[in-house]
Amino acid sequence: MSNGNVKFCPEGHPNPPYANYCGICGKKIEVITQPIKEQITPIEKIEPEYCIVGLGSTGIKILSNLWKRMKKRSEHLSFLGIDSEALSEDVYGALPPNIIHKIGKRSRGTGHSWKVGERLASEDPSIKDLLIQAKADKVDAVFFICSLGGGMGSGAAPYILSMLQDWGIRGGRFILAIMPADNESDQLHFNAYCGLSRLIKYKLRFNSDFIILVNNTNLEYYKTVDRYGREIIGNEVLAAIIDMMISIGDAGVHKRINVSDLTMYERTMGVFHFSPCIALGHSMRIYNGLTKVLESAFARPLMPIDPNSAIFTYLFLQISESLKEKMSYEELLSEFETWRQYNLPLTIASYFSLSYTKDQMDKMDLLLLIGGYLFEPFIKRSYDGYQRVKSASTQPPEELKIIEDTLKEYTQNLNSIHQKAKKGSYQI
Ligand SMILES: Nc1nc2c(ncn2[C@@H]2O[C@H](COP(=O)(O)OP(=O)(O)OP(=O)(O)O)[C@@H](O)[C@H]2O)c(=O)[nH]1
Ligand SMILES: [Mg+2]
Repeated sequence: MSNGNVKFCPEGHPNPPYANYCGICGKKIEVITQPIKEQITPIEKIEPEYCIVGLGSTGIKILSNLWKRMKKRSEHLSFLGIDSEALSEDVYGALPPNIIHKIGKRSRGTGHSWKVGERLASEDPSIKDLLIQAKADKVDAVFFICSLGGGMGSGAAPYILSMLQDWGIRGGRFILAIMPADNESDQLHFNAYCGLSRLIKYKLRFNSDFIILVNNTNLEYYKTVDRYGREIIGNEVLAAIIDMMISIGDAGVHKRINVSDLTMYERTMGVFHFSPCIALGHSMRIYNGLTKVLESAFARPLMPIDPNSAIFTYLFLQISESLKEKMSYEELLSEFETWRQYNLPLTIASYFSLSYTKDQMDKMDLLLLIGGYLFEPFIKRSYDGYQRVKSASTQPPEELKIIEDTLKEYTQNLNSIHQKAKKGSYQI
């Protein structure tokens, strides 16, 4: 598409020629075609600051992968690992030991019980200090990583998130939460169901701003290679997702998605769950443009999605600096919008960031976060596990009822948003 065909909304966001509403801010587009040169955003070098917290052994393993990947370019990050059992070196791997802390003096883990995870976290006053030492009160957002099958992610994480505001930590609240694989035990799915509910709402208050769900069954089957041809699987894929989301390419960014873009509509609409789709190191000689790379990522989401009911999309794109002239932001945006309108037709809000890597290759890395889809069918395995464990559970029925009601309300809200979006009457 030529530059002259771009349509700009009142906020100056570029859109494809047929768009009537802006794909970025949703405003009605009345002004047609402005000269592209005036619209180009200067290259930004400043990155949002995050405090990354690995909770439990899975969280700390992923944190260790992220550390390996990012330590040389991590001035904007701080790292913290918290677990309820002493960890061996094969878990924390490359992480400096002073980053990792054990809570609960006599505890040896939670025994995969969310209730114990919550108790250990709530009885340990050091967590607030650890977060403050890790500058959680100074950064733009805190980003938790954990599994929801274990007791730390399902019990300690919702409690810690709920305390952030009281502890003076007021930035964005992000979480990458790993759902147990389908063939794992009902107890782990019980934890995941309870944990997810309490990540959404805790003591009747919304608790997270952005929940990225990954299903371990999907992750098991996912394999890719990075831009240097090295195979990436498992926790390294998860570290790559976080890296793509929180940092920019080493040759700067043309358009960035910042923390308020990632949290504003979610908070307003009370919708927080996302599935990641990722494609790394795709050569433009082979894939010949953005559309095929989008398809490569979209074909293997790390958590199943219903694309027809998705309402949010965030696209993070990194391309080799050498492709800068050939692939302008406006053209890439237009190609994305065409693809999105066909594949994710109900989208209400969509953001697109583009940054560059300092190399002479022809590679594209892409992370697409798809959110707000009707997700009941995709947590059914955890719901069934929850129902089976519930009958034998010693937890107070009132507490379990709140957990169920929260997820029911969340689903009702999603249904009502979808009805309105289908009729075209959702205003944001
Ligand atoms: N993606 C991923 N999942 C893991 C890994 N190790 C364990 N899991 C999953 O994590 C869940 C178990 O949670 P853990 O992280 O071991 O538990 P925890 O947070 O340490 O809490 P505890 O219950 O006290 O041990 C299960 O669903 C496992 O399949 C890992 O390295 N990567
Ligand atoms: Mg553990």
